[in-house]
Amino acid sequence: MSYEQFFLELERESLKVVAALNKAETIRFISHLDADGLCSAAILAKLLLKYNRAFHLSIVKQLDSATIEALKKENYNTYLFTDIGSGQLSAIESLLEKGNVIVIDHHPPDKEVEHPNLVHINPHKYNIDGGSEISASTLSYFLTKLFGLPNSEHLAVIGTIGDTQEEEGQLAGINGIILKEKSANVEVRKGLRAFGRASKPIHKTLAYSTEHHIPGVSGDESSAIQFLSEIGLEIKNGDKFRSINDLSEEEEKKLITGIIMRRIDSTDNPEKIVGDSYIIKNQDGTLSDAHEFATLLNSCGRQATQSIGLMLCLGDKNAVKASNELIASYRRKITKALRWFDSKKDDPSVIVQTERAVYIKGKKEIDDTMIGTICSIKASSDDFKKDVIIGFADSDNGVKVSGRVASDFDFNMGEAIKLVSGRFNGEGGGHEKAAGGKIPFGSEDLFIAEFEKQLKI
Ligand SMILES: [Mn+2]
Repeated sequence: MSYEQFFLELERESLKVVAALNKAETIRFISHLDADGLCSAAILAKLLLKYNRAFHLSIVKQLDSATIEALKKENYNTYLFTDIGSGQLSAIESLLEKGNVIVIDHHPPDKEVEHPNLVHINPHKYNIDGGSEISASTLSYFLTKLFGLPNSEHLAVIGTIGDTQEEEGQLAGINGIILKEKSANVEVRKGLRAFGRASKPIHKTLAYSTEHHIPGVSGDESSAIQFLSEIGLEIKNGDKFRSINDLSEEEEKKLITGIIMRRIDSTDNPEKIVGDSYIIKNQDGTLSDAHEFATLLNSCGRQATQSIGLMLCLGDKNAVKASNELIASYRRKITKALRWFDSKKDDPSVIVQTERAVYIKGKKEIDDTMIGTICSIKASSDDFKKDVIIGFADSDNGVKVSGRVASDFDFNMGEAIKLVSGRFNGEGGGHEKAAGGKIPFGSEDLFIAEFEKQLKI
């Protein structure tokens, strides 16, 4: 379906959303625990606040049958889900007897449900790929725009980036349309893709980059300083450390060339380190850079401080200080997890390597909220030249599974995890390139054996 037709469909669906919301007293609002979930929640919350509608918002890690059962016992007749719900329609169906359910999501639906009480807005229904063309935040943006809600473009961009929907370093599909909006409060700048470019000293940004591995620089601040002096870049301006955003265009080109030279043996496309940055207007530091903002939100989500993340999205200045401490502790957690990984790299009982895959058995040693991040980092590094990375970590009620496709390998991770975890009565699903699930304790090896069969098809 063309995007034009999709927007017409969205307009039609929006009328159903209004009809359902108008019948509600207090809206029970549930969103997903990550940057895209927080941004879509904030966009919809702005709409509800604008129209003075009462709502009760919860941010959830996943929507399993237990969560739905708990929601069902609450005393509400209208449920609103953002960035979650499409993959759990079979479970959500039971809520329909209580009243209206609105699902605004971009994950692949687990089944088709037609019900007068259900408003299900999802790009997959119109053959638009929710994994690359539109995030839940972008979807929420275009939906609320129909009601005249301004000033949310940055949230759509941040949510999209948080869901790693950039294609070759750019926003594509419907996500890209946001940047052309007349009202857009986001500016595009081409340059080195690196977390910290707006707020951190250059050497720290390079040493702790989770986006790209730079041989001889990654993980080591003093080597990073050495590298910068070799390529002739001043790291300080007076006694203040410079950030990448402080570099002139000429200097940034020098830096990019230097990094490409260091990565000459990498199988990655050298261009991968360059991409679009998004500068959010009228903001400073971390909050002025969409990539940094997205990382900050992902760290808020994962550290059970979602309310800070939500407040940041809603523009609450008081949340900024609290969030700085959060991001520092998030970085410490990542560093600790990566150190653990390095110490186990050669232990085949922990890191299992097969022809196409690497499996990381984190057990209790790696936080279940960190395993997905570690898989993403390893998928973009050169440590293993494999097609897929799978991580396991113990959580409260089973083993959390995270999977990433790390190459051009044509493989649907969401389908594979759903299928394989289903064999152990587990739950799972997600996007083509990134997905997750849950399996019973101790079933990692069985999962690996079954997953290997999927890789051979
Ligand atoms: Mn999402």
